Amino acid sequence: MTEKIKQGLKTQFMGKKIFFFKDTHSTNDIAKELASKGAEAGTIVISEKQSNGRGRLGRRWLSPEGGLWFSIILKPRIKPNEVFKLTFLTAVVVVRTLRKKFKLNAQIKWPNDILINGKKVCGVLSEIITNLSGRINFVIIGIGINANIDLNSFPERLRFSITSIRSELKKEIDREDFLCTLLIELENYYLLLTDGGFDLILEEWKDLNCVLDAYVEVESLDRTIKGQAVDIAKDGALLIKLENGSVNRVISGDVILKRFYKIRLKAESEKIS
Ligand code: BT5
Repeated sequence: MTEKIKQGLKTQFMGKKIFFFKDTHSTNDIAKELASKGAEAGTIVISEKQSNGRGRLGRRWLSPEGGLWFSIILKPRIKPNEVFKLTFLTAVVVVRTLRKKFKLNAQIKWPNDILINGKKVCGVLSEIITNLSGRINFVIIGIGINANIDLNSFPERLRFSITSIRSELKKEIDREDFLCTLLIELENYYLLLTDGGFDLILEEWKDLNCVLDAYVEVESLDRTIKGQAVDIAKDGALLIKLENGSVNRVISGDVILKRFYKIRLKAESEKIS
């Protein structure tokens, strides 16, 4: 796999070093270890399977054979509270690639999911390691894509809400070719970001997302709020306009898309106006 990817990669730094595993616990954890030992930016860790694939908040990410489970080491000059920009950038690139290569109806669901026809096909997990003065040493971008996966290999409780590229296309894809296209595009967008182009990326993110403008329900610990998702704040938070006209920020959470575009959010939220 590694050789085929390297042959197809025309990048400056992305994927110049690739570590491939047949089976590992989590590519994000391996990438963190490598980065702390000095691995260069652009280094990639891929595994055919993960025994302890991780989602956000300690959740499990199921990673059977046939998927694309990989992590990228980056060393951007950004502040810790700007890391959401890398998650947004990654989501844009995954959606663009799914649309361009396979004409799939892919969309971004705030904050870190990629859906095809409303079902989750990919999740992004961005993690940072900072030094004692709070500056970023490196960022690990973990990307999990259900590529050539038979949905029957997932537990029944998840089958109605997730999908795979194979299941959408009714055929297997060339994973190496897909990954090469994705990595080339990721490098281009990363260079755009480091060149001060986040506003352009955010515009594209807004075009490709399925949450903005929708009516949502936000469940926080002590209350539920209902309103319309109206915008993204400068720190990546989702802004919800309530019926009384006030606007609440949703800092982190899960957006559950409901039929008829009704959306439920489970999240931390706070009133801002
Ligand atoms: C995510 O978390 O969506 C981030 C997933 C990142 C996985 C990659 S794989 C490579 C790298 N190495 C790692 O260890 N992780 C990264 P979150 O938003 O918390 O979503 C987790 C939830 O998605 C779970 O609680 C399940 O409901 C669901 N889920 C689990 N496995 C899935 C899968 N393969 N496809 C779609 N949904 C899944």
